[in-house]
Amino acid sequence: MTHFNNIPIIKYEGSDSTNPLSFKYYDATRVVAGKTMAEHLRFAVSCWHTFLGTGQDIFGSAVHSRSWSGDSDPMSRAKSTMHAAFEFCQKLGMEYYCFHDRDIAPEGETFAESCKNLEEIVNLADDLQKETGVKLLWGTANLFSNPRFTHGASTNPDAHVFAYAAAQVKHAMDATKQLGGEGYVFWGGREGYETLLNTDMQQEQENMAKFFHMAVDYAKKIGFTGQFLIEPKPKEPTKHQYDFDAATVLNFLRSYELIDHFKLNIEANHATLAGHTFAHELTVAASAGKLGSIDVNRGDLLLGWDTDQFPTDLYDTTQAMLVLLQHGGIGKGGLNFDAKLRRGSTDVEDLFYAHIGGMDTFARGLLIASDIIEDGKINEVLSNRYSSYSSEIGQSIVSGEADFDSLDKWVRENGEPKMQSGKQEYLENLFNSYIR
Ligand code: XUL
Ligand code: CO
Repeated sequence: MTHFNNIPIIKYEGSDSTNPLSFKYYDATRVVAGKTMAEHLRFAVSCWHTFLGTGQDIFGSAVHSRSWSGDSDPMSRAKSTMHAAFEFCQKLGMEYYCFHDRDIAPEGETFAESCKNLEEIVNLADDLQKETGVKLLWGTANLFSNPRFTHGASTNPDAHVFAYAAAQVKHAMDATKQLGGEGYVFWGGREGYETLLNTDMQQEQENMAKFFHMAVDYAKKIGFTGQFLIEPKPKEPTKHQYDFDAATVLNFLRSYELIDHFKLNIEANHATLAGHTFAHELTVAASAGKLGSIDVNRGDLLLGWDTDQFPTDLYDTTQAMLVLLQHGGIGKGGLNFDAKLRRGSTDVEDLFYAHIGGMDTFARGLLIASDIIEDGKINEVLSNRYSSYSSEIGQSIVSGEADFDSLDKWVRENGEPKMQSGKQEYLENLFNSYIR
């Protein structure tokens, strides 16, 4: 059975096309800044939102009905969903997909049955990958939906739940390894707290670090060479999530000697929830050499929660692509659409419009960012701004040769520094001039 009979293969038709089921900017094989668009962007579809999203919210039940989710038997439903996922990727020329273990296979009556279900669906995914060439960007485990994880997984006050989470991750890692996943993501679903009155923060964080060390050891044991990624998020579902933002996660990784084994998966809407811009979080991660992958979406400035909308803001995608281009790209990571349709977007076509729009907005951001770099004017202002560090006194600071005494002497001889403009408005105008 095919699920998207009415949808053609989505092709690049250029910016003059009026066909809503075509790419206006994303041209997979077009070379920009030395690599094809596909190589730069490495787009992935997220199984949880795109194939399981129903539009359900806290005020109302499911409104999106899909041809792949009608079967009442959970395993048959899981298989149809997997077939739909690969067909969807092929229609869009989407190279990668991402999943949580429980997105792709239902929980059984017992843990052993859950593992068996997962193995069966992973074998199917393995076959479909070989048949279609679609690849796994990353796998992860859902350690937050089941009631057993109400008080967290690796940070749960009950060691029994810690053990359960570890056992579950072991199987999710096996699945990711079997499918040749480029990475494995840890998003701290309920790793945080609601009130300090019932929380031993130190013990919870130490336990979380133990959990990650066990994952590192297990990867070595089974020969999993994909990149481990932590995905920061400041709040939701818990009031305070331990992986608050990129800087907090980097500090955690350094404190617990995990820094060599992990990179970050930065999500746009998580950045804004933390009070940062997307570009800020990407820059923090990239400056530490730890930008591993990206969950692309956007929030709504008027709402305070994770709305997970599809990215449409050209400013944001241009800034993101600038960070990426200037830090050597996304490596083994990719751009995963961790984004869902609005409740009112009920047609299956809407899934295509959403992904086409997201892919085009990033492709256009890539083109503009590449123009900005090639033209060099913004970078010229930037390097001039720091040029004094190439002078004799600047070099003595950078090399570590200077100390307070030598700088005291130098200031006595050289007097007041001259005021220099930061040229913010000039740069903002210049930035806008590339957006066309
Ligand atoms: C939740 C979120 C997750 C992770 C994977 O906000 O972003 O879907 O990306 O667990
Ligand atoms: Co995410």
